Amino acid sequence: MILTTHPRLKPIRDKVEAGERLNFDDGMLLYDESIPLNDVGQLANLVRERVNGNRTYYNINTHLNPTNVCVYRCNFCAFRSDLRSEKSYAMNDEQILQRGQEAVDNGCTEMHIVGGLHHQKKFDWYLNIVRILHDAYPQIHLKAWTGVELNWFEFMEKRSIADILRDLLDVGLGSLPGGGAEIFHPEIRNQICEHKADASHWLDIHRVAHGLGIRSNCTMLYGMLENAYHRVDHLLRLRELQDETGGFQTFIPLAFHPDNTGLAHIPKPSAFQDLRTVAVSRLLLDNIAHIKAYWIMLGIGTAQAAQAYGADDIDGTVRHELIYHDAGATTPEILSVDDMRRLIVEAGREPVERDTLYREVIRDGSDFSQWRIGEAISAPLATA
Ligand code: V47
Repeated sequence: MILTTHPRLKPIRDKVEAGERLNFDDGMLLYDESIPLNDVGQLANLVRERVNGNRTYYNINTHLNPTNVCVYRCNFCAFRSDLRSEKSYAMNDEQILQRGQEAVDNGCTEMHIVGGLHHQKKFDWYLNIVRILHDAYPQIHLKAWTGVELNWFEFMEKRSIADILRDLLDVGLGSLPGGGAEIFHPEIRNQICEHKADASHWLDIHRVAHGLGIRSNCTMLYGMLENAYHRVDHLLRLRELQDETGGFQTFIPLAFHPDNTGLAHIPKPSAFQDLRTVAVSRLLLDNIAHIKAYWIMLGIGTAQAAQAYGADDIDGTVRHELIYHDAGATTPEILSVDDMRRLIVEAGREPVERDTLYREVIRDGSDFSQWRIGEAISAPLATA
């Protein structure tokens, strides 16, 4: 492929072609709007194809948000509720198990579990959710509780994060989702979620998890009050931890959705900003194998386009998503497997169903509740 390269991008192109690591200033230049998006995208695509070939990964998954009651008041969140509000809820065991059965019936391999920090629920309540689901449906991988929830459990229990994680592992925890990272830089973090685990806590929780053999994901919430400096800083802090542990599987850039939030006056990032962030992430995070374009949040069209700007994953078929839909997402609540595969093929990529740990999922028959795990998907990384 012949690349078009803006003259100022030439040194970065040379580094990318040589498989060399990019630095902070490179990140700032990639975010500079005078550099055409397509030039950045082409470089990101080069890395994407080097690492993941022509494949685009998806999974069959469901979400479970057991409660929306939350002690925190992050101003970007439309999902949280006060206990006394009409919209508040906390699910009981029967409702939770029904979701497990529905997941199995629909061939899900993963349940993504996150929720609010309910001040009247103890750690046991959260632990029990993992336990009852795993006992009843052991075939479903439970990707549960963000670093922020884990930090809350640590605070409630007055025990170490390693102990908390061991308890969760004992009852069936599979891995950690990437939420709660928001923007690490305190200039922004203190304005959007001042009470939440700070950057070093969030990173330390993932460090401990990786040390216990638990894989996790990582995210960045962008398009609010931050600028390119804060985003590059965020990405490089993730890269630094990944150098140390290698435990992150995928990075998910999360575009801010303003509706019904305390930042409703801020416009939603444009598709151009979304694609640039996907591309810059692919280029800076040379040690994270996968970049996920979460279709629920980006919209289907942008998530498809992102497959040519560095992303190699599109998330799952999804059901029961609340966090983005409460904040104004206009995407459907679910995609069928046929639609998912068609959208990936339309984007010029080969659809590959994966499980949460990036192993290929093999379905031999037409019965969707039957599947088995195939080979691990290996991705050659610059730093490997
Ligand atoms: O932590 C909340 C973000 C995250 C809004 O690990 C918002 O595979 C934009 O982490 N606008 C939860 N973003 C979602 C998340 C996630 C999603 C998909 C896959 C994975 C994974 C993780 O969503 C929160 C916060 O950063 N968020 N409200 C909002 N209004």
